[in-house]
Amino acid sequence: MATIQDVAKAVENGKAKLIQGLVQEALGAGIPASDILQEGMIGAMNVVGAKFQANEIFVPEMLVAAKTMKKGVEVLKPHLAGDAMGSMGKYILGTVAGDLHDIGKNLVGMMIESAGFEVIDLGVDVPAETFVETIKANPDCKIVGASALLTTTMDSLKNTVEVIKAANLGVKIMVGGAPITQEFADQIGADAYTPDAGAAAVKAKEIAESLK
Ligand code: B1M
Repeated sequence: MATIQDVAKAVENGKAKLIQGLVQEALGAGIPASDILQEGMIGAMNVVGAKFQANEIFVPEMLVAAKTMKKGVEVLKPHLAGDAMGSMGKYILGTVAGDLHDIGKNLVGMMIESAGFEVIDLGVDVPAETFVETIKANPDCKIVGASALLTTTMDSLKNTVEVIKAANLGVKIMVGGAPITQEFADQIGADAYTPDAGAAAVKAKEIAESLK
């Protein structure tokens, strides 16, 4: 039976072919999906990040670890997500221009979806103007989420918030990502900051309820 440590090691070492079996085994052993995600996979990505910073591994290894985590999350998804199917309205989501990180953004999308929203995922490296065009094309959408993972794309997040606000479309903007803080979110005029995907789903629901 696989343990959380087995899952973490597989992500760290980029064992993409083994990960789905290990996650299944860990679920079979009764380990909660949220623990496998948090302690196993997200913990492993932090180790990968630290090794990268210490020049022990390089971008290709980070990519393989990311691919492995994505495959593992596919198995976890039905165990983490509910099936409320869009009853809370639409939610536009993307990683800001210049930033290619999407694992955290995808987790946010998954949790938001499970909270009952229909998620319109714009992907990564999304120009601020694309957010605006998509909001205009979906006038019933009242909440937008933007993710940034690099200190160098914090400015891009600021620009995204500014451009959306300037378009005056009446949407609430949620922001998040590893370098983002409540203080920064306040500085750039975002409507909400949450540190993780679970909190993002709770906040999105709260905002949607307040707009009713
Ligand atoms: Co990148 N990378 N990376 N990387 N990478 C980091 C972020 C880094 C911290 C690693 C390090 O040096 N320790 C570092 C940033 C340093 C900094 O800015 N201070 C870094 C760097 C430097 C880079 C490159 C510049 C490397 C290079 O090319 N020399 C480059 C930049 C490319 C670009 O974006 N333009 C790069 C590239 C890559 C890969 C493409 C190889 C790959 C990404 C693959 C992919 O995403 N498809 C990658 C990876 C995998 C990482 C690490 C190892 C893992 C990221 C991750 O997926 N974490 C990362 C180190 C780390 O995070 N410890 C690192 C797991 C994920 C679940 O967490 O995304 O933080 P996270 O999401 C969290 C919260 O932040 C929050 O919820 C999630 C959890 O519940 N959240 C939100 C996220 N978005 C939210 C939105 C919300 C609310 C909450 O509301 C809307």
